[in-house]
This record gives sequence, structure tokens and C-alpha cells, in this order.
Amino acid sequence: MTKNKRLIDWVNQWANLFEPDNIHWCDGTEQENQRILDDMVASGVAVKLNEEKKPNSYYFQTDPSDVARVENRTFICSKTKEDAGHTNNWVAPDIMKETMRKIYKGAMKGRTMYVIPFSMGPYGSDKSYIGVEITDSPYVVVHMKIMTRMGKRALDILGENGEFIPCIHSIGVPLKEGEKDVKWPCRPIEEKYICQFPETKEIWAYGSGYGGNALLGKKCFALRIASVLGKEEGWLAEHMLILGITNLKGEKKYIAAAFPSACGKTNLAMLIPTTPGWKVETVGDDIAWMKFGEDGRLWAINPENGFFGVVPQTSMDTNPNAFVSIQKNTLYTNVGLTPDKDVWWEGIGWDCPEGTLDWKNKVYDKNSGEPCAQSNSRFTAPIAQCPVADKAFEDPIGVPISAILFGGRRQSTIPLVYEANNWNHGVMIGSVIGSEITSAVIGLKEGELRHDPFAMKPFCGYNMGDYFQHWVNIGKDADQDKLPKIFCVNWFRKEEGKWLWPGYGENSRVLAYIFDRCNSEDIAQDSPIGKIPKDGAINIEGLDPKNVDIKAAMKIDKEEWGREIQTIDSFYSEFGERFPMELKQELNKLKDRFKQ
Ligand code: O2Y
Ligand code: MN
Repeated sequence: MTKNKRLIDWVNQWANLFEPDNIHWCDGTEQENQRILDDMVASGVAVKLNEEKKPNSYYFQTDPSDVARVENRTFICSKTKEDAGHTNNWVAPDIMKETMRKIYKGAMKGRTMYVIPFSMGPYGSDKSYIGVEITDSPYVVVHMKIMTRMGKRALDILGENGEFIPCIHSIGVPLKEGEKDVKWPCRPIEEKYICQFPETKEIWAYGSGYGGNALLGKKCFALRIASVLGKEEGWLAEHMLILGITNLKGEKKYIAAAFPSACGKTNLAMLIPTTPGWKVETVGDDIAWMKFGEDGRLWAINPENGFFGVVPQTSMDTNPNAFVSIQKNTLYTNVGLTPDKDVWWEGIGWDCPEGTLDWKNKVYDKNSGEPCAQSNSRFTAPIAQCPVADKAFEDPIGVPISAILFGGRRQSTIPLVYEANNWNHGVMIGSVIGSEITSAVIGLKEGELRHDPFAMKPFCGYNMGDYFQHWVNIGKDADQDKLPKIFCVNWFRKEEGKWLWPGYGENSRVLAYIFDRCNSEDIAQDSPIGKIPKDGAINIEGLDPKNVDIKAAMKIDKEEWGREIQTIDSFYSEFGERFPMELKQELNKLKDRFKQ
């Protein structure tokens, strides 16, 4: 398969520790994928869905303890605790490696060790990186086949001397001779480990077979390790969607956007504009890698090849493009399984068929008060299947970014849209985004703001204060006229319990305003918080006045902002020494503007 000595030695060294029964080098072919899926169906790990209803699609149920990313078991193992920063869990690399070598010893006995070569980003792009994941989970293999560009071509790019990001994964459940496997082998939560080693750019994971914990190309590599590569090499690895937007005249621009979870990121990436004649196309729904081009602009690629989206509430009403994307060649995890081997979930748009099995494999009882589909149940589908997939998604050069959006779920204070006065002001906006929590968890009161800077809190592979500084530095060295403009958006503002903006496709009206601002149209005016639309600059023609109050949605309330500034002050004070003075200055400027 390969003449890359470093890779061969590395695989052999891990095989010696893991002691698998077999080693399988993945070539990425359809035949290989089909064989692995057929084996999983034969052993009861997967169900082949009804070929007429969901062609070439498969269904999985996980162990009830293995349903989501485990942030409390995710570690940044930098040499010093300071380098990981207070937003990350930290264990020293040698200590973590000692612990993990012990649990890795013999962990693949009775199983096959798969070697998955993959490219994050289009093959051959100067923005792409090669990784190799070792795993004992066939579920991971078939998901990596969709989520990354996987197989022999990645090895060809590596050649004899190429470098790769080493990604190690074991579910941690060896089999004794003759022992029957369970459907979803994994370790209990407190025994799971998701470790990133930023200095050596390694990923070691153990105990979970699910999503971000096990598909190591995604959050571990494309965000945590890539954020470190970006800092070292002068680029940005971000938790951002990328969309292309075309106006009535056929002019096209690209926008990247970061939101904390549950703000409708996938919906925005696939939005169907209500603004006549405008078009939105999807480059990516989750991750953006952005590097400066020779022309001084920031160019972005989506390093992924698939969507790993939340299923519940996905329907022809909420997100038709996502819904169409997942009608074939799709892997479903933890949704309901109907008697005719189709899938069902809450919010799909029709009643649950009698006899449907819930995600725990029990006949679903509508009156149980429990959901049929687990709340973090997922679809995995190729981006190419999206009806509005942007052709440039395959372009190795990427797309030039004109605007960066930051947002959160905020009932008050933050207007529908405003624009940063300059790059550093935009960095400040990104650094303080967050959502108000809807139920009291982890010591916060309902309605209290949970900060999620740049939507990167769980995904930054190093000290978050240094990350802010990196963003500042990116702007410092750039041609200011060529940098993307930065905006803050808030679709979720309410007054007396009523939404002030209709959201969904109507958000295209805000995107149209942003588009025109990127052409420097004179449609914005100064305010204490930044540039806001002049009266009438956001087109609300045709909207039902019952569903929109643009004045209230755009209101800047001095008292609310007084509280906001206090919150920012106290949030910034968490960072101690490793915090850019440029952001302190921006905060002071914001305070001053309110005094004028
Ligand atoms: O729970 C998981 O393992 C998936 S988390 C995820 C998946 C796709 C896109 N984004 C996320 C996220 O947590 O941001
Ligand atoms: Mn995400």
C-alpha cells in the first residue's frame, strides 16, 4: 500500500501495543466500504435500510452511555498547563501517554485494526493536510469514508517521505477467544479519553465509538490540532460554516460564520433565500480553514467531505436541503427505526408509525414522555448530495471570504445585525459570543450567558488568550482593505416573549445587507456598538408585520449594554496575563463610545 517508512513503522509499533487479530489498510474503494457494511449488518451492528425508501443507507444504535462528545474527558496535553489555558482540561503529555499506553495494551485483541489514510481538504490542495487514523471500529471506517477524502489517494500524496497527523483510536474492548461481541462496545464515560498533544500534533482517543470522540479527522484534527498548526503557520482553523451567496445581478461572495451550538448553523449554511433572485450555496456547515492567498485575501476550504448533522427537527419545512441530502447513501445513528426499515425522528413532519423502535431498540411508546430519537442523533451524508452544494467545495484553492459572521442565541441586548469598526473590534465581538442557556445546567442559572468565544471553547487546541492574540496578529499583518468585514448577528431577539425577527429563509434579508456592505454601499451608520444599518437598509418588504419589529430588533439599549460591558469585563478577567492588550483597548473604546 505504501513505501512511507515512517508510516509503516508507526503502524507496526501500534499493532505491537494493540495486539489486533488482523490489520486492514483501507484503500477507500466502494467494494471495501460495502464489505465492511455487509459484515456489520451480518453481525447485527448495522441495519440496512429499506432500499426503496433510503437507497444504500444504514442504521446504527449506540450504547446509551456513548451518545455525544465528552468534553469533561477531552484533554489538551501540552507541556504546561498554561499552554492549554483555563478553558481546557489538561494533563502533562508524558503522564497521559503512560496512562494511555497501559489501557491501549492489548486493547484490540480479537478485533481488526484498520489503518485509514485520509485527507482533510480536497486532495492535493496547499490548504489540505493528510492524517492517518488507526481504529478498531468498523463504524468509524464507514463514517470516515463519508466525512473525509479517504483511501489510497491519501497514501499516494504522502509518498515515501510525506508527513501525516497520527490519529489513534480504540474503543477499548478487547475480545477473548470465542467471546461474542456486544452491539456497541465502548468504555464507561469516566474511562473515556480524547487527547490532543499540541506540540507533537498527535491525537490519542479511547473508550468511545461516537462522533467527535472517534471520527478523529473532525473536531480533534480539523479544529484542535489544526488550530495549533494555524497559530504556528499563520492561518485560521475555525468552527465556521462557509456559504456562497449570489445576488440578483449574479455577483457572488463567500461568507464564513461561527455560532455556538443550537443556533441553526446547518440551516444557515443551506438557507433558501426569500429575497427574490438571490441564491445561497453550501461549501461547509461546520469547519473552515482560512489562509491568505497571494492576492492578500483570506481563502477558505471546508476540510470535510460530509455532514454529521443533528437529526431531530430536520424536515422539509425546517431545512429542505438537508432533508434531501439525507435520502440516500446516508448513515443514521440513534434515530427511530420503523417496521418497514425506514427512519423516524421528532420533527420529521409526520406521525411515528406504529411499531417503530426507539434509539434504545424498544418499541416506541408515544406516551412515555421520552423521545424516539436521541436528542444528539446524527445523519452522516456526503456534502456532494446537498442540492445546493457549492461547486467550489471541491476547489483546491478554496473560496475568498468577504465577510465573517459571529452570532449567538440572545433574547436581548444584541441587535439583529451590526458591523465591527475594524478587525480588532471584530475580534472582540468574536471573543464574547455566547448563548443564554435555556435550562439550568453546570452551575449557571436559566437565562444566564454562557460564553463560547468564536464558538471554539471546546475546540481550541491551546490557550484561548493566545488564540485571541493570534486573531489580532492575523489582522495586523494583513492588507486592511482585503480583510473580510466582521459582523455580529442575532436571529433570536425577543420582546415580551415574542420573536422580533422571523428567522429561517428571511435571514437572507440580513445576508443581502451584509453582501451590499461588502461592496461598501453607503447603507450603514455609526453607533456606540459599531456600524448599524441605516433606516430602510434591511429590506423588510413583504414580511408580515406580525412577525417582524425591525426597530425593536435593532434597538441599542444603554442599560442592557451597561450590563453587557460588565459581563465582558468579568469574562475577560478570567484570562489573566495571556490576553491581548488590543482587546482591552477595544473594550475601553466601547465603554468610551457609550459615554459620548
Ligand atoms: O456529539 C458529537 O460527537 C458530534 S458534535 C458535532 C458534530 C457535527 C458538528 N458539530 C458538532 C459540535 O459539537 O460542534
Ligand atoms: Mn460543530
